[in-house]
Amino acid sequence: MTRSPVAEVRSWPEEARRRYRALGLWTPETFAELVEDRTARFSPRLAVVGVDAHGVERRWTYADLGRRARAVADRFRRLGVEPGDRVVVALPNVVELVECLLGLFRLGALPVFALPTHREVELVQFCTLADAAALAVAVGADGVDHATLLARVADRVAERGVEPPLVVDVSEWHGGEDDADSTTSHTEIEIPLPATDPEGVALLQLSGGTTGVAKLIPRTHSDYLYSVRASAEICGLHEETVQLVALPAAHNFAMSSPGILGVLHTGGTVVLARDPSPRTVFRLVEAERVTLAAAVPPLAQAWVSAARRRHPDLSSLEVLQVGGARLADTIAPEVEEVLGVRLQQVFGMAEGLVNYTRDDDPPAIAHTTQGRPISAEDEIRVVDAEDRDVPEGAEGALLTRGPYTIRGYYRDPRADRDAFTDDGFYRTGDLVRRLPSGHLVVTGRDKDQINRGGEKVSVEEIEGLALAHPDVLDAVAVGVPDAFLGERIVLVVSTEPGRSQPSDLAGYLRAGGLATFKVPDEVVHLDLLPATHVGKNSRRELRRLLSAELSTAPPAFAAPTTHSREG
Ligand code: AMP
Ligand code: DBH
Repeated sequence: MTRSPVAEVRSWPEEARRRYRALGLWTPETFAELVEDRTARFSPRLAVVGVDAHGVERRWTYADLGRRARAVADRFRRLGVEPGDRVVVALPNVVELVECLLGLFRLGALPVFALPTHREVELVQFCTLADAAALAVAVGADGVDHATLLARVADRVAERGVEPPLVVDVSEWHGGEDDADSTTSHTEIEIPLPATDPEGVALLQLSGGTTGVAKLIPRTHSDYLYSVRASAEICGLHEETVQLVALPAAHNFAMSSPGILGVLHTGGTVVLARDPSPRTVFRLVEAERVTLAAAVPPLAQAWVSAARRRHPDLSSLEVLQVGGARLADTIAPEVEEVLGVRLQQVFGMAEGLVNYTRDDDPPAIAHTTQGRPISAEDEIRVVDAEDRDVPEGAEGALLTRGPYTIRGYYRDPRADRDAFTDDGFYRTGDLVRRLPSGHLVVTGRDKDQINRGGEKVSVEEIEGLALAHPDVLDAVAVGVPDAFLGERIVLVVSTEPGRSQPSDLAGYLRAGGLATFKVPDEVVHLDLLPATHVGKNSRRELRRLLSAELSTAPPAFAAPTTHSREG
């Protein structure tokens, strides 16, 4: 079976490419070469610790990982997957994820970084948009009914005129017992290094989304590896670094800031946590002498409260990175005091730009800003509604352009028109203030998105699915302030005249195959929604209004009002 070639993407102009090369930011190294080089260079060192899909603990050296990468490349090759093909990877934090990823890179295939919480709705979108040759899952993991899920994905992808992906079940890769699965048998496998353009697309990351349909983010070898190398340097990674990955491993933060790739680039050890609970995390920190960990704010808070009660031995832990959503200024000093770590704030996006606070930033900066960009070549503009620069220190919308920020999405010219300026700046949708030191403070958002504890959810997507319910007249999804999550998802709906109020809309959306983290936390029924039908901006205004009203619930503006909440 032959898949379409990697789509052309809007890329950096030649002048910028030349500069990034000349400055040594972009190098000719590809991911396949990185896998070969690091697994050989660090061969006896411990690369990955974690459990496999059966829950059996695995400890792999770089040499093991090199052999396994070749074996996985061979597996995919035998299935007919070719260099340049896209493979959707939707795996939990099991060691097979690292193996799979490195195998795909080694083969020259492009991973599409899905999350294990993604379901039918998302997997269909990714497989269709990427024209994926294969879909890697761990069948049975996390109690998911994969038989039903995969059958539906195949049907719906086919309905859209795309050949469904081959399903690759990584739980078949290793025996249930610790059989040490004879890695020696992998030694002889020859996989040619793919003939890859280092400035070509290496992987597809996921966008948090602002529209009804997913957007895929094409990252090249040169740009992504630059961000990984520079992140590893800023974060001071070295061969003794032991990094705990408790966030979903495929997430851009966990993968690249500096994340799994940063650690493997440097020769350190990746410790995968199967779940992010304080119990699991504290046990792994103690047992593996973890030096660096990363969390979203609600997770950091959960670890802080649990540490207060349990007094775990976190003496090895030097730095806790917190990012993905705004960390409250009041929590920042607590993180340091209670966990006995240095806090590093990370404000990044899968589209590119990543900001870090640095180890020599004074506490006042590290506690109250979200860091400054990786690169002197990152161009930052803070603008008003007319794209004019605001005065230094004033709030405005953040635009950015640079050596690792994309110039266009994957096969989505419409999104490109909205999300990029004519001169190639990415509209982040974030509102920020920039301090004279260059540090950014995230003050808000100007995009149709809810940030639920670091998980980004497109309001349009939820609304679109809710509107498909026959009894729903109108639906508006809003992010309502939440002490723990930062924001929770509230879906406000009105009912078709003459119909009865739908009783379980959250259940309806879940059954429709929506990722669990996007399912509304609460549904509010109103007889009438304020007028909504006049275009995009008024809808945004309506969301703002509802969100403000709901944070001081019950809503008072729609009379007569019946107001009921589903759990
Ligand atoms: P995504 O485009 O899905 O990768 O999500 C990136 C978005 O997450 C950013 O544009 C911000 O809205 C948000 N974000 C990430 N890190 C932070 C942070 N430290 N503080 C506030 N917002 C953040
Ligand atoms: O939220 C994000 O997308 C994010 C956060 C921190 C990110 O992509 C990153 C660091 O690289």
